[in-house]
Amino acid sequence: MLERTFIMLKPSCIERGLVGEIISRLERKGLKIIQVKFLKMSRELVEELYAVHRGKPFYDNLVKTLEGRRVVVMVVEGRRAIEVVRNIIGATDPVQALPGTIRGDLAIDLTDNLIHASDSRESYEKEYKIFFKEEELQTI
Ligand code: 3AN
Repeated sequence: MLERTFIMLKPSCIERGLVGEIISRLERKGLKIIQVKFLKMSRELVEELYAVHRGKPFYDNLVKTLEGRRVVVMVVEGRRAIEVVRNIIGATDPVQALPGTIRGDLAIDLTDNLIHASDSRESYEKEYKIFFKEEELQTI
């Protein structure tokens, strides 16, 4: 049973030239890129994506690192893709993320931890709809 998940590469991936490296890691694992696009994050999009974190101490800082900046959003597919991608990206805090993971190898800052990925089926269902129309995700 194939599963899909939503991924966002944060602005620093573009600024540091890490987009190809990260997409390559996902592809080498065996995940299939269903759709990918660059876009500028509006305040509204940031607030929608991170609605669950509203009111938390790091929320304002999180919004600041994303608002008005370019990100890459994508949907990837594979066997147990949600769990696989969470394992590939590593722990939220890059200090704790294990070597071999994206955050473990390439990030050090907690807020700017390079990449976002859905953490459950429910999050995926909410998140991909913020950025993609259903017809953009059809592969046939
Ligand atoms: P993840 O991105 O691993 O799913 P979440 O969903 O708990 O982690 O947090 C969303 C984002 O909020 C993280 N990617 C990170 O940028 C930021 N964040 C989470 N926890 C903290 C924290 N304690 N301090 C600063 N920023 C945080």
